[in-house]
Amino acid sequence: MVMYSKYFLMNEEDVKSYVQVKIKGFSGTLHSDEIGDGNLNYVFRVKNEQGDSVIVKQAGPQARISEDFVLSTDRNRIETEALIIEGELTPSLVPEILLFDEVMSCCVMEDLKDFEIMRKQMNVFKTYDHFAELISTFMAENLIRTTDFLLDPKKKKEYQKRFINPELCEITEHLVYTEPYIDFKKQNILTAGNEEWIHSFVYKDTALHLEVAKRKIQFLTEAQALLHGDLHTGSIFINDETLKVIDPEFAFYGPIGYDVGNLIANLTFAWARGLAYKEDEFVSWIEETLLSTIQLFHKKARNILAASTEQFAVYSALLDDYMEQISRDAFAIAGIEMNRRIIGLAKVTDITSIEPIDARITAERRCLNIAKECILNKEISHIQDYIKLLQKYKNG
Ligand code: SR1
Ligand code: MG
Repeated sequence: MVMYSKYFLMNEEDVKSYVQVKIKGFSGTLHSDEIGDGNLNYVFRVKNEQGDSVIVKQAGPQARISEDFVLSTDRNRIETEALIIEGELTPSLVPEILLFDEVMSCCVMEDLKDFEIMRKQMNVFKTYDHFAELISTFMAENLIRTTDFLLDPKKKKEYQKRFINPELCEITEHLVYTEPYIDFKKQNILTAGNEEWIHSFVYKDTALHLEVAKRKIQFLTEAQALLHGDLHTGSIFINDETLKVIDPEFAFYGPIGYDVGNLIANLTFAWARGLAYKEDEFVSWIEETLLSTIQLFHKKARNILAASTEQFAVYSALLDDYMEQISRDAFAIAGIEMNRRIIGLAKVTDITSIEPIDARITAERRCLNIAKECILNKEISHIQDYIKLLQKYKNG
């Protein structure tokens, strides 16, 4: 019998035996499928004869997207520990962890079989009226409650230590903040027909590079809150009643605007897709959802901050200033996320599956225009400014 005392990368057969040994109620004949479609890890659904199922997620020594990314399997510990903390702060909004195995770098969790990945559903223009309420709660609770304002100072430092995430942060430092602008590892993939435009609009714009460089320094140095670190619509499972946020393997202490900005950017990709297919109702839903998500996030975040025991939190001007900075950060970072998803290696299907190619190019340019204004124009600091910006590029 395998004792699982030494790490190895499991296949579908191995995972069945693993679950038989480790999980109560899964002792009979099991069925296992590898269902992962992310860039990094292996995800298995294991079913028993009664139809019950669990998910096993294992980190391999390399990223799935490219063998050039050799990564510590410790990312599975980071993901599991982040899910446990998020589960304490927002229990209904993350999957339940059933087991974490440090040796095998895998965790077993609740199977969200009644949910769909939000990006896939938005690709066919499905809308969710509860999204803004729930995702704003997820962000406000998890971000604000892990800041210096709400956490015991020693606990905050302990969290910072546990979530030093050098390798996955390095992916972000390169893939998000550097490569889209200077293509230093030659990993960027430009859409055929859009190369020249991107060369002059992005590669040659040194003012843009400078602003992004400042934002990169912020990402490297500002330990504001425990971030999800990859809060895009592919990290959200959703159904008509609720949602669950998954995949926090990029979790680390960073600027709050990073998570908020990622969400804004990824909703904007869905918006650009909606425009490409002339789905007017869907486009309006995205605009309304952006507005209410960000407004609700600010309202909830401010309410949580009001309970801070930090002595200087009595100054409401301090809290206002803090929230203003988060707001401006989010739009600049949204621009950076839009650029990297269009220019860089890790693309999004909202845009890549737009046909014909001319419509995809239009969608890409629309997003890159919005992105540049978000990064360079410091006046874009509130969600109303952003919605106006979307209107500006709607017909262009
Ligand atoms: C090599 S990993 C590429 C991307 O996939 C993840 O979802 C993150 O967004 C990362 O940047
Ligand atoms: Mg992921």
